[in-house]
Amino acid sequence: QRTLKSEPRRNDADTLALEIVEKLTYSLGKTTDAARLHDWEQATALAVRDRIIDQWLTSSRKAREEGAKRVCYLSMEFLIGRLLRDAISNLGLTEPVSEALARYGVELDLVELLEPDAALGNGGLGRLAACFMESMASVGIPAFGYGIRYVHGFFRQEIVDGAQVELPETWLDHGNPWEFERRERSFEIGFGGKVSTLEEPGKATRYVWRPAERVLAVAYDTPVIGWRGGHANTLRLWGAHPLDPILLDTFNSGDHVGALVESNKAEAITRILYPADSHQAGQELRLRQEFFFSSASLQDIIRRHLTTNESLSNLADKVSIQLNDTHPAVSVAELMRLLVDVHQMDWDEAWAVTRATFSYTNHTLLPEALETWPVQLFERLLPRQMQIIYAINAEVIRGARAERDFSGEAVSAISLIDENNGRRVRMGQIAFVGSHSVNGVSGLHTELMKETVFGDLHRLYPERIQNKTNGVTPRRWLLQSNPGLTGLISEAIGDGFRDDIEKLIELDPLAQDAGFRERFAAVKRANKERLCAQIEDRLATSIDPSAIFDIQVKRIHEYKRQFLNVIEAVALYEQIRAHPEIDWTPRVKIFAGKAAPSYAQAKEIIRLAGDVSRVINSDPAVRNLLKVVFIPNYNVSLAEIIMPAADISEQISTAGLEASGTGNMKFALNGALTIGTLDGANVEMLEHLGEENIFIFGLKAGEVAELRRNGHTGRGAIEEQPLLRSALDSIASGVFCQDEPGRYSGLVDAIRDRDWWMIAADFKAYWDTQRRLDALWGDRAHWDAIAVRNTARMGWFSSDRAIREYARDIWHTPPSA
Ligand code: 26M
Repeated sequence: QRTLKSEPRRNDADTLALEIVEKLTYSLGKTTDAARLHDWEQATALAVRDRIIDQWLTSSRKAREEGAKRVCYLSMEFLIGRLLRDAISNLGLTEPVSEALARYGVELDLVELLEPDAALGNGGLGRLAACFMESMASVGIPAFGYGIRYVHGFFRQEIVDGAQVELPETWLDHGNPWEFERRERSFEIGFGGKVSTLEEPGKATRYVWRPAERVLAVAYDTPVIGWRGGHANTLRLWGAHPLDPILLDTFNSGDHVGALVESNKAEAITRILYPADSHQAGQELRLRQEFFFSSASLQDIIRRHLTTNESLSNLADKVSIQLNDTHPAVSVAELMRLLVDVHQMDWDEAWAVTRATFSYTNHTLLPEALETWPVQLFERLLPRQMQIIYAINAEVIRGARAERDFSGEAVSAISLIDENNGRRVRMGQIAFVGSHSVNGVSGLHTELMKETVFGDLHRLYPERIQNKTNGVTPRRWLLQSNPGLTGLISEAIGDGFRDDIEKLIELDPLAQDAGFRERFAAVKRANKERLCAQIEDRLATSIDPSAIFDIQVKRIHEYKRQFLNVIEAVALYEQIRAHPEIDWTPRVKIFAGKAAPSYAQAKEIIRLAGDVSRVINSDPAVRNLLKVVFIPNYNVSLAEIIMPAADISEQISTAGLEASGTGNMKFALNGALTIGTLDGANVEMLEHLGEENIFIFGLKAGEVAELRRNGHTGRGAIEEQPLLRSALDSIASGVFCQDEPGRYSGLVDAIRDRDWWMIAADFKAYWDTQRRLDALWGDRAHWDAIAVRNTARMGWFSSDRAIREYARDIWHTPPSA
């Protein structure tokens, strides 16, 4: 097999200019004079794409020829964002492409902005999958990402009269140059129907599932190019299509609308991303989505395996399937069905192959987020998979009784069926027993998994749980999003860190170099000015780039405690008013994030942030010493502007509840100082940064659990702390919402009467730590030295490191690049 271009392409500006204009002319039918910025964007993407394809075909052929083991990363979400800059940068084409476009008076930066932000995910879990895809390509691990091609990604957020409004997102409206539809790569996916048995003398009973409905899963492939273009992998997203686009009989009988009903029902499966990340929706369509992409991916994996292998017995030697949370956990039952019912493998062998093939990553301990499905629904939609789950359950329980003396409660704790809440299938248990490895995403989270949700399964299989602390890709989150800092680092320590991010440690001594610190601070200042311009643009609010930029951006959730941050803003506001004589440190508090549409408290917090911002920003008594802004529609592209512009990163979740966090890593890598609790990966950041370089406060996970057991409420803390009491009184009495004074009384009552999230309990420690940061800002040399050390010491939190650990400890695949 040969690619069209057997000679390496030339990467100079002349060649690129020619190729871009060629695309403009022959793919878009435009002259350079008539081309709009959008046309340049398309033409640039197509020209860059050709170079990716060269590498993509080479990588795929190599993996095939070598029979290399492949990783299949199954995830309901891939929050990839924009791809053009990533591709150009990883191919080393930033300079020549900029120059090529400049010849026609076109600015690459503006071209890049026109690409829609692909938001096929909710937040951390989906973004982690995207960082992992980029790292697997960069580290040279042959891999497929498998997921869903949602027509509508995560909703667009607008704030109307202070409240979040969700608008449909339409990223595919103008086509998508990165994807290749593979009509020939399609599989039938069944739902419902009946299971029948076939008895043959002397043979085991065979089960045949006859689904009542069938839809077609069609592959859409996007190449993922690694650093320096060394390797490319495939992100394969499935779109649902009807088997028969139109029911001809129905159509011909005159029922033209009825003829389309089935087709609409099929396409509905991949129409929308569920916008909830903290509780399960429990809707049938969601279960259909989960099974649809799981089954399509497994059928594809089996097909590929059988093109070069005689049987499926060695499947686990050739593929590792990583389950990104429980969303694809039905795969365990579906692989068993495909092996046993379709490929006639014997049950015990199939079970061994299944466990050797799968591994599972858990991303949350929140009980309300653990996926369970009513047995009735499961049985109706997936009757054969339900039988298989019962069979697996029986075997697991038999083993537990026989080998580990489990009985009574311990047995019901490990059971795949929850019998206490109206019989439900527990997806976490299925993923656990069907995998050879189960991992948490930070050290603390992994230990808590062993003690809490998976305590009993951990006793049964004590070797199975291991830790893999998350990471972020330094290409997108430093090199591309912060070119100023990247250039400065290169001047200081050379280019080695671009290939090995842990070389950033060579910056460490420069924390003591006044000249370097000043240049570091100047880069930060320029990034803050860029953010100011964005805020001015979007919100018509002007902010002062010389103030501290104190930023909290992430999904809005009670456990993430944006409310604590807002209360601190109110308390600070009241202090500034009460003590004009004090030399307050100017601060801008910046928030962004989306609330799940059905999460009432989260939406109230957004509303409160807006109300507080309006009052504070317009109060002349504050003299611009404090500003509060809420930037709407947080997404990957906005994050790329925000991360480099922060002085303070807020990572203040109630201890024990944030599994890892990854925003914490992006901020610190870009030289922000973290104020945070001992939660998730903050704990490991403390270890890598040293305690002088991170600002930790508040209760620890064990103390939170203890207080909760003892029936803690917020009353005591509120009485003891006049600042907190006064801030809460103001919020509850309508100081910030005079049109509806009772608007926030519920939020405040919840702190007084319960304080489940330990906001009152942690307030004083939080306030004191913020004031320590204020004081430190006055000692800029010291502040900047800490900022430099943050960048220098964050290299370990690269997703390259995380991926190498997965490869070594879970997948057993050698990196090749
Ligand atoms: C479940 C059922 C129905 C609909 C949606 C869901 C669902 C979707 C996303 C549930 C959870 C989802 O995401 C959880 C998540 O993003 N967890 C975060 O994962 C990150 C990567 O490991 C961690 O860094 C964060 O701490 C963790 O909150």
